[in-house]
Amino acid sequence: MSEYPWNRRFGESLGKVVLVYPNTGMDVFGINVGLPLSCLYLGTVLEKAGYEVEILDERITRTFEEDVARSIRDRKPLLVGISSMTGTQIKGGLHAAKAVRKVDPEIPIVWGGVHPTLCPESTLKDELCDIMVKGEGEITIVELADCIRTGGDLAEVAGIGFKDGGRRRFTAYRPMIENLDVIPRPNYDLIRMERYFTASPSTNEAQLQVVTSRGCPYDCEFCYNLKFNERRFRYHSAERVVSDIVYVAEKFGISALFIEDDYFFGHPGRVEEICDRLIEKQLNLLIQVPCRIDYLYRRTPEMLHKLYRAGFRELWIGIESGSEKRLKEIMKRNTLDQVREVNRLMSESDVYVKYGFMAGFPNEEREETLETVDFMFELLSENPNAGVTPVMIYTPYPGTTLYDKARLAHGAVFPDTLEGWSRFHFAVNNNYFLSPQQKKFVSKINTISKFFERRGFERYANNRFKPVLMALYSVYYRYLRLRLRLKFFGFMPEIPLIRLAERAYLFLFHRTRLSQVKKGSGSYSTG
Ligand code: B12
Ligand code: SF4
Repeated sequence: MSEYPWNRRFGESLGKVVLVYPNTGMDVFGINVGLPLSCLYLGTVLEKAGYEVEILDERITRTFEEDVARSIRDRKPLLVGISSMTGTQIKGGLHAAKAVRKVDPEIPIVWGGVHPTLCPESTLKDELCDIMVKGEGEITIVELADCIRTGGDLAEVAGIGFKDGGRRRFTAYRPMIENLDVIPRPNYDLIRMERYFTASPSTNEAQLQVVTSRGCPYDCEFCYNLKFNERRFRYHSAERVVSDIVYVAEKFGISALFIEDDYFFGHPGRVEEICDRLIEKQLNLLIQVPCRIDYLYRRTPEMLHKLYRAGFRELWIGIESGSEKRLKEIMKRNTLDQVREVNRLMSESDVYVKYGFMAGFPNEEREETLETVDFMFELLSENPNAGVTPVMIYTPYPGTTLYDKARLAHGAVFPDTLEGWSRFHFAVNNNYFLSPQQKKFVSKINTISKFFERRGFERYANNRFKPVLMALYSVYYRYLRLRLRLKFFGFMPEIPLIRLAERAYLFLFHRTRLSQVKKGSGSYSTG
């Protein structure tokens, strides 16, 4: 284990590193402002390797740019690292980078995370990026900090891109860490934990997130996994997973947990062992976890019961489409009949399943989108313990097979600057390959599908106006069902109203909730 830089011995602090987690663009404080996991993992290894770390999260402050400026004035960092997915999150990253440049243009600005990894060239060519890191960051960030601190040669740090005079240079491939157990458990003291307890949708009690694996062996054409994780599934041992869960549950007194893995179920034997160990611990936690139809398709009712007893009481499953043809095209690798059968099986278990859908895939016709809507209601009617997410607008993200197809077959032109990508909003219809009518139609379905599941709506309406909001919901739901039965989507005055209300809600409630901090009840103190 000693070959990892976080296991080394050091004397005094080796210097400071600032890590920035920008707004995602869909943050509702207390609902989905989860732990800034990327910064937390990187901060933990940096601190263990001898560095002082400050994590700045734009989602939990109203004075973000001042915080950045203050932090680098307090003690000049060796580097400022910015973490970002594709889209709106880049915007906050750019604000942070500008704040850094304004105070001290010499501090190296390092971009990492999903977006820089998938768009290395366009990230590095930006004036506000000095170095970009590809893929998993734990080893690279420590080697990078070491290199900058000692005035070493950046060309020797694997897994990065940097500017060498006017030239952009990319270094050797950084292999992924095979055994995730070598990565230390996050040091939660690096962040203001009291800001990250979200409300569990089922119990409304404090919830946190953990990661138990990285990557996924499947190759869905819309997913980042193929490129980012090279279609590989790496995982923590069952022993480590359970020890992490027990630690978080006891330290923070939470009663719910979300597993932020790409595909938790990638190793069925591990899942069984985790279940056995969790049952033994009797934690009484509600655990939400992403799953796949084909995992459940092969399971016995006994195994489903075991999952339930272990705490896995909410499974999130991407169904994606109600069109058989579409499922084949996007390589989902399961059929609608399999979904139906699993739904029936699940209706006999106590496990709640939340199905996810998308619309607006390349060449998707209106009829297919309507098949998706019908399928959603079919699943809901056959399983009272099932829910559905809104129909998300399919977005061609870089690094995915469908993105390449969109460029090659449809001549779609995508941004090639950080600024351009920051406007690539997931809620905007970025499907260059759809007809204008179908684009409009998909956006309408996205808006009205937010009302398909009562329970889902209830979660977002969880405030003092809840009785009024739920009464309005009941009236609208009846009207919506009638519309869907008649397949009439011509005159929809509710659409702009819903969108306006949604924007106001996001703005107002994120801000008000920011001041109402939800706290777990464990041994942890907010200090
Ligand atoms: C949690 C999560 C969210 C949360 C946000 C995070 C939070 N803390 O609350 C919420 C729910 C808000 C969210 C929203 C969305 N998400 Co999301 N999300 C995730 C998820 C499940 C986990 C992210 C995570 O924390 N991983 C764990 C950490 C440790 O891994 P990591 O972030 O990759 O960090 C490592 C490296 O990337 C690198 N690294 C990261 N940052 C940095 C910075 C530096 C300086 C360095 C050196 C290295 C580095 O080192 C880290 C440690 O190895 C991922 C899938 C996944 N499993 O990663 C999807 C994922 C990131 N989301 C995705 C998407 C598409 C979305 C949405 C658009 C979905 C939607 N339609 O609603 C939205 C909107 C986001 C936006 N672009 O504006 C895609 C991103 C694709 C892309 N090209 O960016 C992913 C990959 C899912 C997928 N399968 O496609 N998401
Ligand atoms: S969508 Fe899910 S199952 Fe498909 S490749 Fe991505 S993580 Fe795996």
